[in-house]
Amino acid sequence: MKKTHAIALVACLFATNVFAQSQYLKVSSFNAPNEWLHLDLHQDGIMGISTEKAYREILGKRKSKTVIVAVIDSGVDITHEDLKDHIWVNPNEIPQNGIDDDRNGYVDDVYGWDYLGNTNGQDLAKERSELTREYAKLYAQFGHLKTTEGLSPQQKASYDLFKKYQIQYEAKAKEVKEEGEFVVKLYKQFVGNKATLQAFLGKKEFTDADIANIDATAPKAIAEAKKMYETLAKFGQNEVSLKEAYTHYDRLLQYGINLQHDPRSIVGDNPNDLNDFHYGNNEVTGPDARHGTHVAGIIAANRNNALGVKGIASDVKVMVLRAVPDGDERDKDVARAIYYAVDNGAKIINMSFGKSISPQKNAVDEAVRYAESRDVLIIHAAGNDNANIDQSDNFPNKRFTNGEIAQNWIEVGATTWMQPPAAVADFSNYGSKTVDIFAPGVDVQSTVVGSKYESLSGTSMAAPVVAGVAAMIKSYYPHFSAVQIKSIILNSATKLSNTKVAQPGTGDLVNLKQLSITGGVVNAYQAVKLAEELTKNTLLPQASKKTHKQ
Ligand SMILES: [Ca+2]
Ligand SMILES: [Ca+2]
Ligand SMILES: [Ca+2]
Ligand SMILES: [Ca+2]
Repeated sequence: MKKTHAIALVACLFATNVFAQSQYLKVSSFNAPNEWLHLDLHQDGIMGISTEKAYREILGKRKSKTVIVAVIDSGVDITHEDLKDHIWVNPNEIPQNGIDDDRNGYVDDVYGWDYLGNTNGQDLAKERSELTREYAKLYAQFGHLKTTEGLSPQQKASYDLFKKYQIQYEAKAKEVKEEGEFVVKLYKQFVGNKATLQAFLGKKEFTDADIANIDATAPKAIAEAKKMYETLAKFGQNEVSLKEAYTHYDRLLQYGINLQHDPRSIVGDNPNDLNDFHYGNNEVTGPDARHGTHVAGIIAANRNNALGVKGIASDVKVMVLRAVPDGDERDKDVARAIYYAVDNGAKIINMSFGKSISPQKNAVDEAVRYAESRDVLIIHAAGNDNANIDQSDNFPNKRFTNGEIAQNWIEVGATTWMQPPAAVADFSNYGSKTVDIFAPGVDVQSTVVGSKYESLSGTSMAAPVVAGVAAMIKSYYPHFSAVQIKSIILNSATKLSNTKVAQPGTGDLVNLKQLSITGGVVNAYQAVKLAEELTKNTLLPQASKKTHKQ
């Protein structure tokens, strides 16, 4: 789910031929207000989550208790200037002595664990999609079969799955190739046009105004280059987003849909054997920590230095669990990471990733149940396919294979900084039975690798907003359980009941309640206010004062 908003937009441009017709894609025609996610609708006119108001009006200089939030993601830059003081350090592990001092099963695990590497320090970077992996696996078994005669009922079931995945894989491969070719062509055309304009204008760097000033008498090639720049700008696109889309498709073609690409041997485990779990390494940043570092900053960037951005929670430590490569994550790694988080003291887990096939869902379900039993809250991003996930498969999810629902799970869709009807991000997944709540997820500023900062968009950014609010509540009101914090966050959401929003993908005007369980957007101030009221109410707190093993 590392597809960013820019890529989603470019994908939309040709998928729906919207150069000509779309109304709902004009999202980035002006810049987002600075750190808009913290703003307050009434005081600032922007529907952020009122973080500053919560600190200013309620929390003030009150005492808090440090909360550990596990970020299961692509890795985190633990040396980032705005994060380094908020990275969890395993208190019982002596670094670099080759001994598992705290006997938690992991040698020298100081900041968390990387499930995508080996003890020689090599890391797995690029993976296939789960569909490609499963199809390749079944192809090896059934690809050369001429007849299904003689297959046992169990083999026949696997064969049927093979045929089903064959259709899905071939359709996906075709789509990626077509879209990829389009983007490559578009990008090359752009590079050519840029050179043309550079030569015509006589300078390397030029502005929108320079382009606007090119008059009608310009030669045809110049006029065409000008038109391309202007058309892209109209859809919020530029060289950076095109390059990003180009890289995205290049990776999909080389690795994502490549049946032969099998990098798991780097890790060295048998990925199909859930009991083979002594793998990975203690270096948690990995080869591409942009996504995970951004997620971590939304939750935990230092609020009290004069640098960069402000995270949502102030008294928080991020436990780094690397399990998401460039490509689809594996259920086994996700399950192991959840166990690690729970066993090593995290009270909240952020999971900004997802996929449409989950071959070992039972393993993830068991880990989620374990988290539930140990009072750990899980926050999951709903995904960026503008799909109704009540209907389409999206994993991991809170629905166990037996139909029961995890009570410690919050599913999060993304909003924009704009007023309704443009309040819901056009890429966000939704579902009146599946998505609990919405949160800011467009042009969210946060930390990226190398003490840098970037605005990124996606439900990947919306989930850590909710995780940040959960950490904020847990740190100031530690007596509340995971389930109670979930209830506080959902019950205090800002309801958009008097106004319609554009449904992602279709643009139909609907009530937010048709897109989510609460019909609301998370609000830190209202959540803290509710936590405060419930704490003062003598009926509730005692029930939650049970102790939990850390
Ligand atoms: Ca250890
Ligand atoms: Ca050690
Ligand atoms: Ca590593
Ligand atoms: Ca800061």
